[in-house]
Parts: sequence; structure tokens; C-alpha cells
Amino acid sequence: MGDKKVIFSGVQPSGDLTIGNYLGAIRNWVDLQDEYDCYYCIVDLHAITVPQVAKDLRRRTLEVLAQYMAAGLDPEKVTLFVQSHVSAHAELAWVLNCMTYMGELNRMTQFKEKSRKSEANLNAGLFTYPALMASDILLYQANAVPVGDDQKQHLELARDLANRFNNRYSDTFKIPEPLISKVGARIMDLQDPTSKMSKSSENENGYILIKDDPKTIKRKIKRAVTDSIGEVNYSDDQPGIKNMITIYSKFSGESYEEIVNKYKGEGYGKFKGDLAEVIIEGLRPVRERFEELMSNKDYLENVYNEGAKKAERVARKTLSKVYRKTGFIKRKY
Ligand code: AQP
Repeated sequence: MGDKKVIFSGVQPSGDLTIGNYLGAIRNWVDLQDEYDCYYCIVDLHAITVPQVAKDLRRRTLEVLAQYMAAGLDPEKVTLFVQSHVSAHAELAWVLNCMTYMGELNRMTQFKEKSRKSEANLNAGLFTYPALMASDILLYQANAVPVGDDQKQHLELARDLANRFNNRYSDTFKIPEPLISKVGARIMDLQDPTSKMSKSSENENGYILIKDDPKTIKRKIKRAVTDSIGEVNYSDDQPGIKNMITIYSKFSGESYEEIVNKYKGEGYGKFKGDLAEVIIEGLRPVRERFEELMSNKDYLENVYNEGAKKAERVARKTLSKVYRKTGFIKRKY
């Protein structure tokens, strides 16, 4: 590992992973695994900021790990681990919470959006989520964080908190930079192409899961909303079609222009039929490898145990410095 720059990123096991998570995050992580020292986490502590059913959370945590690996992340090269296995995350989050202003958290758009959706269930964890995310990143002295547009504001807060701590005490944290993928387009909901595709969406026709079978993928694409224009154009006036062209392009490697030209004069039926095939073929190796991995629980267990051990060593080192500088006395035995 040595001089390699460090990267931290994670996905919440708050639902089954969608092609939004795959194309927008995980597939890009795979491209970074040789160049960087990568920590890829399954952020289960974050997931409980909205209520979860324990047995589903348990199942999904393991499935997310298997999907990381099925997508191409190699546990020999990167550190794969479960957030709750490394208690330093929750511990540093507390210290950072005590340095975060209410006003800063109030401005977070994700909090505003999520609180609008679940007014009956507003908990303090959802509000202080960005301090936990800052601790995830800062514990590993990450140089860079691959994030989607939606997470930029949280990363900005992580940078502010790192600077605040460094100024108040002394140099402790690296200041992380965003690493925004050049091809990191946002994948939108198939039923409401003005919102992003989300794994916790209530309408299952709005997303495609990595583990959806071909029949389900065909059905969901068939039902995806389009418009009455009737031409395959890459245009903001046709958000449904535009989103499907993006997905097509990301799976096939063809450019938007090539795709638009290919379907000139064709209706949406042919385009949708082909798109379903492109997705099915793109996901096939991932799904097959995923199923194989899920039938080998011992191996998965070994991967997350080894990952936690490695992450724990690095995280403890940072946390010890933070505790010492904060003024906590060290336990002597
Ligand atoms: N639709 C998307 N298009 C591109 N990238 C996406 N990501 C998520 N949705 C899309 C990226 O996936 C990573 C995982 O994010 P997360 O699990 O921390 O939570 P999220 O961003 O809130 O993802 P979801 O699927 O919308 O989850 P829920 O519904 O639980 O909130 C991030 O890198 C994100 O950018």
C-alpha cells in the first residue's frame, strides 16, 4: 500500500442495491482499486437513521458485501468492511457532533428532503448523519472521496470539521477532496425521472436492482415513463428517455449520439426492448457471481472479518490522537 493515496466510500444497506448505486458508485470504485488504498464500507450505522427491520438489515448487509465483490472489488486489493464492526466510527462521530453547529446541519438538503418524506419519524440520527459521515472519512485520513453530486454538501462539512479540529488543536486530519467521476451521471427514477433512482423508493417499478432477473428487468423497462413526443432524443424536455439513454450508454459503452442515431425513426418500443437486453447482459455476470458468493457465507464472513481488522488498526490510531488532543486521559490497564 505504502504511498498510495487513500479513498473511503460506502453504501447504506437501506435497501437492495439499484443500478443507480452500481453505475453511480460501485463500478467506479472498481476502477480506482489499483491506484488507491481503498476502504469500502457497508455503512449500517447510517442505515438505521430510517427504521429498518433487523432481519432484512442483516440479510442486506451481507448481500451488499457480495455485490461489491461481484461488481469486481477484490478483497486482496481493497479493505471491505462493515461500519458497525469498527466502533471508532461511532466514537469519533460523537466528538465531531460536539463541534458541529446546528445551523450547519439545518442547511443540509438531504436532511430537508428525507425529513419531508418521514415527518412522523424524525430522529436525531438523521439530523446528525453528516457528522458520522465525516468521521467515516476522517478516520482513514482519506485524501479523496468518490461521491455523487448529492453527497458534495456532506463532504464539504467533513472538510470544515477537519479544518476546525486541526485549527482548534493541531494538525490531525487530512482534508479530503471530492473525486467526482467524469462519467458519474445520476440515474433517475424510471417512474419519476425528476427524482434520483433510490433503493428505498416505495415504488419498485422506479428502480432496477442488481439482482433483478431478466423478466423483472423487461417488465420495469416496459413500464418506465416516457412522453408523447415519440422520438429517441437526449433532451431535457424528455427526462424519461434521456435517463434511459444514459443507462443504455453506461451499460453498452456507446455514446449518446450513437444511441440517438441508432433509433432515429423508430418508436419507443424497439428502444426499450433493446435497452432491457443491454441491462440484462450488463448485469448477468454480476448477478451470477453474486449468487455464487452468497452460497459461500464462510468466505464472506472471512472477508468482512479481515477487513474490519485492518480498518480497526487504522481507525484506532486516528481516534487515539483525537482523544488525546481533546483532553481525555488514556486508560492505563
Ligand atoms: N440514482 C443514482 N445515480 C447515481 N449514483 C447514485 N448513488 C445512489 N443513487 C444514485 C450513489 O450510490 C452511493 C450510495 O449511496 P448511499 O447508499 O449512501 O445512499 P443514497 O445516495 O441516499 O442512495 P439511495 O439508493 O438513494 O439510498 P436511500 O434510498 O437509502 O437513501 C453514493 O455514492 C451515491 O452517490
